[in-house]
Formats: sequence, structure tokens, C-alpha cells
Amino acid sequence: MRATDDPKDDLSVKPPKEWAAGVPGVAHALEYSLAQSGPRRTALTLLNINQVKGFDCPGCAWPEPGHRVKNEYCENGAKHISDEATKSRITRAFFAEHPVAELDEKSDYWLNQQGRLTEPMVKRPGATHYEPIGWDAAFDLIAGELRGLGSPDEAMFYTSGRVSNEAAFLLQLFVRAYGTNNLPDCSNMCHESSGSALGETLGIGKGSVSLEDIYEADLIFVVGQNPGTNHPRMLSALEQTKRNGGKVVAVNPLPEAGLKRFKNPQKPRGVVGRGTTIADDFLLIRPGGDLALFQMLNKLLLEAEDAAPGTVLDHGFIERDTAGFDAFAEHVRRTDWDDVLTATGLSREEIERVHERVLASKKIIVCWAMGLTQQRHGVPTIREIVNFLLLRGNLGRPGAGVCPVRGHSNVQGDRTMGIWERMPDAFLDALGAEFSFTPPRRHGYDSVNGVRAMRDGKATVFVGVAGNFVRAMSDSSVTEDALRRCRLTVQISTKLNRSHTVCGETALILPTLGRSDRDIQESGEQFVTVEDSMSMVHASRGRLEPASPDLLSEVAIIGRLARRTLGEGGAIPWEEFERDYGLIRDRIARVIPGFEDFSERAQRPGGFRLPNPVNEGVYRTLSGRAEFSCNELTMLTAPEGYLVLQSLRSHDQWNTIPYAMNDRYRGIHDARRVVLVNPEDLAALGLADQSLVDIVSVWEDGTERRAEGFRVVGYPAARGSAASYYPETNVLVPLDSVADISNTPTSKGVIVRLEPVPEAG
Ligand SMILES: Nc1nc2c(c(=O)[nH]1)N[C@H]1C(S)=C(S)[C@@H](COP(=O)(O)OP(=O)(O)OC[C@H]3O[C@@H](n4cnc5c(=O)[nH]c(N)nc54)[C@H](O)[C@@H]3O)O[C@H]1N2
Ligand SMILES: Nc1nc2c(c(=O)[nH]1)N[C@H]1C(S)=C(S)[C@@H](COP(=O)(O)OP(=O)(O)OC[C@H]3O[C@@H](n4cnc5c(=O)[nH]c(N)nc54)[C@H](O)[C@@H]3O)O[C@H]1N2
Ligand SMILES: [Mo]
Repeated sequence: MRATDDPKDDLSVKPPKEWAAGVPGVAHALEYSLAQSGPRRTALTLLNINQVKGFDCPGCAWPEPGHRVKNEYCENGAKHISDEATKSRITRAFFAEHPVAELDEKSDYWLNQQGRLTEPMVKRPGATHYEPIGWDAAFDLIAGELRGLGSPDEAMFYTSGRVSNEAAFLLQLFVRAYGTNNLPDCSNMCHESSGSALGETLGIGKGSVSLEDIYEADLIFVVGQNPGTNHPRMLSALEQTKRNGGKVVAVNPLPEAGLKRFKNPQKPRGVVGRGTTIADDFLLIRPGGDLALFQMLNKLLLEAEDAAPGTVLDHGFIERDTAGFDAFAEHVRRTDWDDVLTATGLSREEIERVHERVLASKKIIVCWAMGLTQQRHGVPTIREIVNFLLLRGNLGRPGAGVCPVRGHSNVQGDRTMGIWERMPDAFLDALGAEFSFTPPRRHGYDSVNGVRAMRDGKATVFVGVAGNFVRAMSDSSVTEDALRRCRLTVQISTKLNRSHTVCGETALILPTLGRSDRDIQESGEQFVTVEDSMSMVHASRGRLEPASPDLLSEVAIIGRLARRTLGEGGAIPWEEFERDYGLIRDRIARVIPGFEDFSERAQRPGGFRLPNPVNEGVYRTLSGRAEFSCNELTMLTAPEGYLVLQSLRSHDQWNTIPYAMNDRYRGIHDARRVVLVNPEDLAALGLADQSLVDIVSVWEDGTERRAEGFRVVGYPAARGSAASYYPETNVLVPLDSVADISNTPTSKGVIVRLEPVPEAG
């Protein structure tokens, strides 16, 4: 199937669903798979996802259980893999037919539907079209540009979290040997706030829990996360928690279907029954109210301890493992009910009921995702969650801990491999010693600073390894202009996207193997490895015939580019690495702690778990202990007539790529330019349901940004909030609107007004 036109935009609205997954989920997945890849490839791909000898699902980073069922994937995982396994191909004839300017007019959906990229292409300065280029010529071109820069810091190398550990390790090695730390990644826009907050308070920016802990917990908070769409297999785990007697509290400004009830498609009871109720309490919180909520829960714990000394707090843990308790306690006791009720929009009874659940629970886990990290005060909010867990010693023991739920399947692994503009000295020392060079120490650009640098002409070469930077970043028009100013943009990609049509003076598309493609090198068939959200590292082996004989693997592309740029004969054996990925893993094991016998252990069923020092009572913080913190109560307030807009994912998209125009659980069909608003807010704003509006954001400097032509949809969202899809609304988020400390764009907290637009005709 190849779409020849943009998809129709013809909104129909049904009531939001009360439950997620189940049979319709599987049926929708098969429909997409069969349309994209046909029956044979559908069978091959779906049977191999997340199997011990198969490939890792390129969907989310939720871990696979130890005992796998035959269909250990979800509706959306199946859609992602089918999207990659599509039978459609983009050839040189396609690029000859469509000038870049015409492609730039097409929708994100249309670009993706054209199929897999098949050979390297170049757009030369002043040219209107991409034309074919050989691999060697492409590497020579890039190496020439890189060597000609005044300083290595004028180039930047973006990574998206689909990249394997092996490719990520080689990329950062190449970039540092070349001489810069300019390694922005999708994490900068994603869980960076989690990394900042956890690194500071616990000494490691990763989650501490395992899947077994999830099953064992008495109480799990799911905050700012929509697992029904974005981590569907998490619902099977939460179902297990519930069957073991655990409780779940959901905190979200939208009543998300998956958090309410779940019908497990892999169990007969899921197919026929009413399903499992997931959230015992659903707190329909105002956007950005989470910091206030957790501060009040913390204050209530201190007061409960006052009332019954020695029964509420874990004094042994606090004394042995933590620092800063007294200052924190003094600070949090000042939290005021009126402020909290205003910030959260919740009632006192709702918060007190959750407090009672907390008191009744010995083992608590807090899970969170983008609803917290993409807020201006995301870092203090997550620190306050750490305070909450420390108070009762909910760390480093079974059934308890922190659980930032990662997005991309290997985003956590890429960080472990050194994809970060600010890797600590210990890593850089080990890397330099292993490969006999001196890695640069100066911190590089993250995603926001990278756009600033390109905008200001300080960076002129952009290399993207996977992903779709131009659509993922905030302030679309500023980001687009920044990339267009570059001398050279290079995208290593599987499929066509906006980052190929918004490009520099010279632009290259380097097509590569995907997760599901077989990877054969001189030493034989290769596998790669990934690390999931719970630090499990395991092998992934592609099974399908590659989309084209002219594709190179990411490892090969990075290695060859490194050889051309750095010259032959250095201390880094790039050719050997390409021949046998096991040799890369041997080096990883020598540079990064926890990877002993890497190749062997990665191939065991389930792989192996990287140690998290927090679980051994070791905290690599300044004080050597887990740090309590004092966080200023801040809240998002919109002036009269304004709303707080969040940009989020529909059920039918993978990040910047829409797969279809529906958002089934929320009842939205055949349209993406919609904005969900509480009916009472609509009435107060004088807007009729389904009327047409422009969404206008106003930044501190008085400048306005506009996203045109959205339909308002009355929706049971928290008062004062609005929700619309990303990437269409990225244009509204100013480049300078970032989370404090983590520098993450505030994709979830944009102050907007809705301007009615007269209907045509
Ligand atoms: N099918 C599918 N799966 C995916 C992805 C995809 O695009 N499609 N993307 C992957 C990636 S990279 C990531 S990072 C994850 C993202 O996973 P999520 O974080 O679940 O993704 P979002 O759609 O951004 O949803 C954010 C949730 O936070 C809520 N929220 C917004 N503001 C607030 C707030 O102020 N407080 C609270 N408590 N909640 C708030 C929203 O209502 C929404 O439910 O998913 C991964 N999995
Ligand atoms: N407004 C707003 N903006 C956001 C967010 C939001 O919630 N709201 N979320 C942010 C988040 S959490 C994230 S993670 C980013 C996502 O940002 P990215 O990770 O940059 O974006 P994706 O859409 O996942 O990238 C899709 C492209 O990756 C390429 N690709 C897919 N698989 C492979 C592969 O195996 N190898 C290679 N080389 N290429 C491959 C394909 O060409 C495809 O077109 O967006 C961020 N931006
Ligand atoms: Mo993400």
C-alpha cells in the first residue's frame, strides 16, 4: 500500500473508551501489519518480536517478562514493527519525481507511508532534487566537511533511542575521538528531568525497580503517563500487581482509558470479561499540580508521624541512608492546603484518601513519564517524589522504588554507552585509556543548545543517527531555520521524514538496517544489544531480508565515516568492529562497569541486569547518601481566558510519525488537528463544541506563536487544561521555554488561548 494523497481530515468524535487493549487492539494491529507488510512478513515479524532468539520490539522500553508468552507484544508494538517491515520502497525514481520543495509540502504521515529508504542520496547546493550517491563518495563528502571545520565543536551528532548499544558506543567514540562532546539526543526532550533529579538525589539517573518489584508492590502511583497507548505491556504487569492484592493510584489531567480498565488480550478472561480495574483512585489533576500533590502527601506523612511517633517514618533508613532530612521536614511542613488545592484542582478528601492508602502500604513504587518531565518544574517535582519514597524507606527493597518509564526501546542503553553531552570524568578517563586518546572535557550541546548554535551560525554540520530531529524539537519554525542554515545535514534513517525535507545547503540521506532486518557481516550473522527501562540488557537479532541490498548497518556507517574522518591506522580498529560486533562488546566491557562477559550474558534468555548501586545502599551523591531536597512550591497558572496546553501522543502514532488519523481510546477519528478541552471551560470561553480555532501561545517576551486550524472537542479533561497532538503543536513551544536544570522543552505546559476562526463557505 502506498498513499498517494495526504490523509483525509474529517473529524468524528465518539465517547472516550473506558477500557484498553483486548481483542480490538489485536485486530487493529493485524490490520496495519497486513496492509504494510503482507501475510508472510507479518507472520515472520510478529512471531519474532521479543522472543528469546528474535529481535527486541522497537516500540517502547518496557521490559519483557522472564516467562514469555508466544505473543509477547502489544497492539502498538506490532504497528511499529510492521511500519518498519513494510513492503513499500523509496527508490531513486521517487526522488527524481519529487523535488525536495514538493516533499516538504507533504504531511508527516505521507512521508512515512512511502516506505523504506533503499540507497544513499545527496542534495547538492542549489539543487532541487536528491540524487543517488555511492557510499564511498558520501563518506568522503562528510569527512571533508568535518575536517574542514574551524573546530570540531562546529559539528553536532544527534541520536534517537532506537540505536543499538553497539552503534551508540561507536558513535560516541568516533565523536569524541574527532574532538567534541556535541552529542544531543532524544533523551534531552524526554526523560532528562528524571536523569537530573535522580542523579542529584540518588546518584544514578535510572530507575531502581524490576518487573518483579512491580508485581510485588502494595501501591503503585502512575503519574503523568498514558500506558494504554505508550506502554501497553505495562498494563499486563499492573494487572499482575492487582491480582497480588496491590493498589494503583493514577494521577493525570486526562481520564486515560488504559488507566481505568484493562482487558488482557493474552488471557481468555481478557477477551470475554469486564477486564481488570487498574486505578483504584484516579486523581484528575491540574497540569503541573504534581509537585504540590507530593508536597502535601509528604507533609501528611510527617503529621501522621507526629500523631503516632515511631509508626510512620522509617527512622532506621533515614538515619543510615539519607542526608538533609531536617531541612526538608522544616520546609515541607510549611506547605499550605489552599495552595495545594489551587495547584492541583483536587479536593482535600481525594488527597486524604490517597494518604490513607500510603499509610496502609509497606511497599510503594512511583512510575512516571512525560507528564512530569516536560514541565518547567519537572526536576523539583521528581525530587519531591524521591522525598516521598525516602520517608518510609521505599527504596532498595523488594516491591519499592523509583520507576521513570522510558520511551524509546534503547534510550536508556544509549546513555549507558556514553551518548550524553556531559558524560562524567570517570567514563571519559576509561574511554581515553582504552583507546589511547584524550577525550574532550568541555560539555557539548544538548538539543536546545544545539538549535541555538545552528541558529547563531556556531554549528554548521548536523548528523542525525535515527530519529526526526526537526519534528521532535520545540519551536518548529526556529528549528527549521536553524537546520536550513547548516552547510551540511546528514540523516542516517530507515524511513523518510521531515528531517530529510528541511535540510542544509548539502544534505545526505544514508539508509540503514532496522531492528527487524538480518545483519550479516564478514564474520557471519550479527546481533546487537539493548537495555530496557529496568536495566535488563539483552540481544536482538533481525530476521527479515533487508529492505535493500544497498543498506549498511549503523555500525558499518559509523565505522566507515570514522575511518574517513580520522584517517586509517589509528588505535581504534573500526574495520574489525564492523566485521564482528562481539569485538565492540569486548571493548564496552572494558570501559563500562557491569558488562563483564557481555556477549555471552546478553544471549542468555532474558539477558542480564545491570547493577543499580541504590539497591545495594550505595549512593554516588555529594554526601554519599540519598539526598532529601527542599523544593519551592511552583504551579502553572494561566491568566483569565487562557488554558495550559499539553502536546501528547495519539494512539496511532510513533513520536513524530502518525500511522493513522485516529486516537481510538479518546474517541477521536479521522483528524489530528483537534484540541481537547473541558466542556465547562469551552462554555466559559464561549466556544461551541467542534468549532474551528487557532491555538496561540504567548511567551514571556510578548511574542506569539500560532498553530492554525484546530477543532475544539469537549472532553472530560481537568479544568483549565487543553490537550493536542505532537508534533503539530511543537510550533507553539518557544525554544527558551525549558524545564529548569534539565533544559527539556516544556511540551506539557504551554499557556495558550484559543482564537475562533470563521468557517469557510
Ligand atoms: N504507541 C506509542 N508508544 C510510545 C510512543 C509513541 O509515540 N507511540 N513514544 C515513546 C516515547 S519516546 C515516550 S517518551 C513514551 C511517552 O509516554 P507518555 O509519557 O505516556 O506519553 P504522552 O503521550 O506524552 O503522555 C503524557 C501523559 O501525561 C499526562 N500529563 C500531561 N500533563 C500532566 C501533568 O501536569 N501532570 C500529570 N500527572 N500528568 C500529565 C497526559 O495527560 C498523558 O496521559 O512513550 C513511548 N511509547
Ligand atoms: N511537543 C512535543 N515534542 C516532543 C515530545 C512531546 O511529547 N511533545 N516528546 C519528545 C520525546 S519524549 C521524544 S523521545 C522525541 C522523539 O524524537 P525522535 O526519536 O527524534 O523521533 P522519532 O519520531 O522516534 O523518529 C522517527 C524516525 O526514526 C528513524 N528510524 C526508525 N527506526 C530506526 C532505526 O532502527 N535506525 C535508524 N537509523 N533510524 C530509524 C526513521 O527514519 C523515522 O522516521 O520527541 C520529543 N518531542
Ligand atoms: Mo521519549
